[in-house]
Amino acid sequence: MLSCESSSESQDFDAASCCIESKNQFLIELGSDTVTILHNDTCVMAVNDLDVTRNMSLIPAGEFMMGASEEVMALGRELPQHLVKVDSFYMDIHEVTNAQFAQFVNATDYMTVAELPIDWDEFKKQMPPDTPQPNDEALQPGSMVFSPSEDLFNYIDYSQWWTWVRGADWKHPEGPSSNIKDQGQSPVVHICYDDALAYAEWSGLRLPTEAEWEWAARGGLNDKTYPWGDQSVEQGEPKCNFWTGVFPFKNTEQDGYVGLAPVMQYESNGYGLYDMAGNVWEICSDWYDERYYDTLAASQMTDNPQGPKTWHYPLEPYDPKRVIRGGSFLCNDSYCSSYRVSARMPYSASTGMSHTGFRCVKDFRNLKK
Ligand SMILES: [Ca+2]
Ligand SMILES: [Ca+2]
Repeated sequence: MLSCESSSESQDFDAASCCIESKNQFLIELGSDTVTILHNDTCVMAVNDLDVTRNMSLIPAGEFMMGASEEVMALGRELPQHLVKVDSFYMDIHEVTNAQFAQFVNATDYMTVAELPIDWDEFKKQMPPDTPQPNDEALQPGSMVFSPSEDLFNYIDYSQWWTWVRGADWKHPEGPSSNIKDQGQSPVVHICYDDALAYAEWSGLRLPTEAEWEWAARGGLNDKTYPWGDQSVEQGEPKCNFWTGVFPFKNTEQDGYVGLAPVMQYESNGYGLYDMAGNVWEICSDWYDERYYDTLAASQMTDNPQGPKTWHYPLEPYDPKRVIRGGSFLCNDSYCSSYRVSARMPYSASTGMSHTGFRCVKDFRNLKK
């Protein structure tokens, strides 16, 4: 570890006690051979760590009440609140971009799940028993693309605005005729859990737990609804990329974007993290089980919860579900309001979607000293 003034002996730096008290922003900047940690624009530590190749914010350790405190917009799966402790960690300040994901693919020739034909022997495990094998055409590579119907008849059947598009993948987000030219700074989408995991491991990082994600999204604020506080997403200056207007018919573009926005277009939260509300949903490492919060609430406090042992989702019992967080450019108060810090949703782990991406974290203790 290096001090900011010299490369001699390290200064003591206790991230946990320091940051819990200050609740202020820490930011990591990359140098040619060091990583500098800034606190309110002042260097507090420089670390020799060539493994860190991205801007990440240092999230302090702490305890908080996880889950929704207001029950107007909250769904049952956000309740009950329960006390959670989280260790310090580093988090990407923005969602993983197309440019970042392209680096990984260029280096490894990795093919995402959406780019590969569906393996029926594997896929049928996610279907009710005795589901007949579809024809080869239906097993071609593809992903789910937002494409609303004009004949919307309710807000329950999402097939009215989601369509399986053959040839849709991270390089072709709207289908085979689309591309990501000039979208290097937009978040990568059509990412399945295994894709996110592969990228994170290649980068020497990992996916956040759901508890880490919510703690980080709160940005040092106590018991607030959004990363910025309690002001409605509809009021004041645009705070995130969501669906302004009437979902899914009319988008007023009031926040500047109908679809995906490049990362970091709105104010960061108190921990220097951008787009923790909206733009793309972000994949967490936890399995999804709506009953899990009940389990945690039975304990006085849970130390770094890692999620349930497996998924549980009665509506689609054969399809493995992970947790996604933060909402997307499709969220709106009339529908899901998922830009709230406590909002959570089950995500089919092996199906890409045009509104879902991820960001990575790194354990604080893993930095070289
Ligand atoms: Ca928008
Ligand atoms: Ca997001």
